Amino acid sequence: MTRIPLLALTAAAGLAASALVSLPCAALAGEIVGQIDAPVPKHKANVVVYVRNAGLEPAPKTALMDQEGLVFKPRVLPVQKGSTVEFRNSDPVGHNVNSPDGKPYDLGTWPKGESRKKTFTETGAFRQLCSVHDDMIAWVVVVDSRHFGVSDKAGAFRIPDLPAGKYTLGVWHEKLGAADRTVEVAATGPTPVTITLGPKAP
Ligand SMILES: [Cu+2]
Repeated sequence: MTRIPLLALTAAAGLAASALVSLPCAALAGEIVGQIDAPVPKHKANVVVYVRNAGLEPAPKTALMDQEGLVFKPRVLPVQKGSTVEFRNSDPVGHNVNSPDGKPYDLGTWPKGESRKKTFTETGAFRQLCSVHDDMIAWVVVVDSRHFGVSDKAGAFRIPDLPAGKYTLGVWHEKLGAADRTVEVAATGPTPVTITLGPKAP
């Protein structure tokens, strides 16, 4: 699984060394520039697309999920496995964060300006709920990859900084789904991908 991307990375590194004089580093990586199609336009948004066979060093990070205006922001937050999510409350009312998925947890209820942190060590999609406001919902989508993107309202997404190579893309949406697909990423410039959502696989 890791051989192709590692070779591609080595090739990219060699290219970087030889081209340092004339090209900025950013020009040496490819990127996926994608578009989501969905039967209902509102479902174009908040689709997570991630590279399954990236084979690169892990780089878990801290990501932020806010609670503002009585909604979680963002609604869908993709993170690499091992990343920590900071759950913040920016509202003048108390909010709770709990999840019934995976190993269920309840981080408690806290006031404006405070936050709690949780590290996600298993892959999967974990609902985030608030016991104070039962219509609040969000998802933390944990992927075993450092390369992912999430679509905007128009269905557009980007996965930047990909070395040239052949990759498998996984897709997650809260209601719909799409089969894995392979994509050949060029060494430089955007590689366009269109993903059409259909019924979620059982
Ligand atoms: Cu709440």
